[in-house]
Amino acid sequence: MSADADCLFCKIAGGQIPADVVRESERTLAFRDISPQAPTHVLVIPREHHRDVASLAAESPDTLAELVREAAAVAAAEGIEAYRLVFNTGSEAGQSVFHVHVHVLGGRAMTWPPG
Ligand code: DGP
Repeated sequence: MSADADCLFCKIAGGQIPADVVRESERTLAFRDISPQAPTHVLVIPREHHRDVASLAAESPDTLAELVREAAAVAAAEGIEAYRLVFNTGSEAGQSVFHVHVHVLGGRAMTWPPG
């Protein structure tokens, strides 16, 4: 699906809602999370609308690979060697925006297991 008129991240990708963009590629956009949980907390999204990472993997695996490459590039640009990539998938797992996004978290020690 190319865009969903009711989707917050489609509106960010389309420039209708502002965001602190740190990186762009042909198929992806990276911007700072509005509620950062670590010194670096960036979201990387595909420009096209896909509900979650499983849908993206099934519908556009090349874009998923680009999303992960871009996430690594964000970490490198932020100067962080160790970082966590998170795809919350489903509301019980903490997904609140149903346009796939990978959280790039870093700049502090991480604990395990996540809550
Ligand atoms: P998740 O809970 O995994 O679906 O993550 C959604 C993230 O999106 C959450 O960490 C907060 C962030 N977020 C929500 N609304 C906005 C917004 O309008 N702008 C930005 N930059 N981030 C947002």
